[in-house]
Amino acid sequence: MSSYSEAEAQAYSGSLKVAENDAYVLVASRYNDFITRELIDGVTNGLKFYGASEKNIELVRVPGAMEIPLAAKWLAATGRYCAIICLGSVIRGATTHYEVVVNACSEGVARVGLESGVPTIFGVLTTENIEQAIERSEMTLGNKGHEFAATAIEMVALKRSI
Ligand code: INI
Repeated sequence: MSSYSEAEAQAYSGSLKVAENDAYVLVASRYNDFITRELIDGVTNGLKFYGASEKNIELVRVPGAMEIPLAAKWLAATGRYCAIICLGSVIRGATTHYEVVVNACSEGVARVGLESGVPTIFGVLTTENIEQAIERSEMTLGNKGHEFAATAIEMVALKRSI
């Protein structure tokens, strides 16, 4: 039994329906491309699964995770996209400045969403090692792309319902 009454309170939540003309854009880093290209496929398949058409899915590539927030900011400013899905892979074992890259990227992505009002999804894998990154991006197993796509669609619907 729920602890609140939906009859008394107006409840808002997003659905997983894609509106016909909604355009989604993916910003994906080329660093660790063997991971990010799987995430791109996972998100694209996820968006299509929920009804997005291919013509409404665009892709922008940037060198590394550090460059994602600025590109996302430019894209948000165009007003063309209902959501921006940021994709990257930062692997601790591969860098001595893991924290620097992860913090700058995650804070930057969050800031773009808060400042623009455009749902901006953090789909950057931050892992201890290559194996964990592969586990979260493999098409056959736990590709996180589907989850990132669903999150974007839900936030777009939630924004409209509020
Ligand atoms: N960029 C990543 O996307 N992932 C990483 O693991 C990474 N490492 O290991 O350093 C990384 N570095 C590059 C960084 O994102 C910028 O492209 C670079 O600092 C230039 O601004």
